[in-house]
Order: sequence, then structure tokens, then C-alpha cells
Amino acid sequence: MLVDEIDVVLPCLDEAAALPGVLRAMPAGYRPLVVDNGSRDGSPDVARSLGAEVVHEPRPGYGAAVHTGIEHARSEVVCVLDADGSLDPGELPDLVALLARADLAVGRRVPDAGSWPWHARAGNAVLAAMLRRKGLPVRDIAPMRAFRRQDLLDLAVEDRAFGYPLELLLRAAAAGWRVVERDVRYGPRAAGTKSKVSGSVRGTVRAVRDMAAVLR
Ligand SMILES: Nc1nc2c(ncn2[C@@H]2O[C@H](COP(=O)(O)OP(=O)(O)O)[C@@H](O)[C@H]2O)c(=O)[nH]1
Ligand SMILES: [Mg+2]
Repeated sequence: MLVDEIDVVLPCLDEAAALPGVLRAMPAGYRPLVVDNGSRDGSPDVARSLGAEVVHEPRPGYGAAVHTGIEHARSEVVCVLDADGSLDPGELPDLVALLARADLAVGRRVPDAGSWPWHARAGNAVLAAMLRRKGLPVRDIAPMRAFRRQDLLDLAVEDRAFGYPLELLLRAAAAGWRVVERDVRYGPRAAGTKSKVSGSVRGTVRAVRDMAAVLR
């Protein structure tokens, strides 16, 4: 596969303190596309000052940000990665290499001690087990992924909130996609930033609600 440049979609809500580390760790040939949803901490300016392209998405939600980022991307292969410093962009090329034999390459988070609350891990494990029963060989509902842009848009994932990653995997399974998973390191989010999902009761409740909606 011929890959020149690869767009990396970074959903971002108030990650100004994390963006410098994330953007500096971007491998050569990987072009960051930060999708902002009304951050109030100056994230878009930080992103631009470090050379990233910034896209604004007025509709709130993780899925809205990711979807808009993929629409804006121009490369044949696109990656998605959290912007909170918990995942290493340096591991993206290994995921992209897997696309030689897969339609979707996902990172299975291997957590550093304390970087993944037990309730989030437990919910994640239950959902991954359900996906395995559908024939998908995954152990995580991964926030780090690589795919061919047009194929992904053709899957037509509809959720625009926290159900997006699960719906994507369900649709990939239904479409007979070859999905491969690879271990990636999962560290604590960058100092000075706040979790929007699993780090709070409110975020967890929203994630469960959104994922349950996807399963109906
Ligand atoms: N644009 C946008 N990004 C979001 C939204 N919610 C979460 N994110 C981003 O999605 C990623 C994952 O969220 P995060 O708070 O790290 O979830 P956690 O790892 O479960 O704590 C981070 O890069 C967030 O900045 C949202 O509503 N809009
Ligand atoms: Mg996170």
C-alpha cells in the first residue's frame, strides 16, 4: 500500500495542556487534525500554534468530533487518537502497517497502573466479550484506530456521542470487516486536564447511556 501522508483526527475538548506533548509526538508524515467542540481553555490556539489544522464542530460529542474530522481528512488512510496524552502517536505507524491485511486496526489499551478506572475497564471488558461473540477478535473498545477513510464513511456510523466507538465495531462486524487489534500503551492523561468520560461518574453514566442506545 502506498501511503504518503496520513491525517490523524484528534477529538479535543479542553486539552490545551495535553496538546503540546501529543502534537510533538506525531511521527513524520502524520498530519494532526484537531477537532474542537467549543473548548474554553484555548485548545484551538494551542493546536494552531503547534502547526496542527483545527476544525470546529458545533454539535457537541465525541462522535460528532470524530466524524467531522474524518470528513475533513483528505488522506486515503486516516487515524483517530485521543488528544489527552494517554496514547502515544508514535504507535500509529504500527497500526497503519496492519492495514495491509485488515480493514480496521485498533489499539488494545494496556494500562499503566492507575490510568484506567476499574468501572470503565469492567464495562469495556463486558462489551468486548459481546463483540467477540459476534466474531470480532477484540479485547477493547478502542479510542485509537486506523482505517481507509472512504470505507469508514461508507459504514455510516450514526452515533455522535460516546457510543461511536462501539457502534463502529458493531458495524464493522456486520460488514464482515477484517479487524485486527494490537497492544498500545495507555498512560494517565496529561497533567492539568480533566477526563470527559470514564474519569467521573457523570461521564461514565453518559458513556453507558450512549453505548446502551447503540446496542438497542
Ligand atoms: N471534540 C470533542 N472531543 C471530546 C468530547 N468528549 C471527549 N472528547 C475528547 O475525546 C477524547 C477522549 O475523552 P477523555 O476525556 O480522554 O475520556 P476518558 O479517557 O474516558 O477520560 C479526549 O481527547 C477528549 O478531549 C466532545 O464532546 N467533543
Ligand atoms: Mg482519555
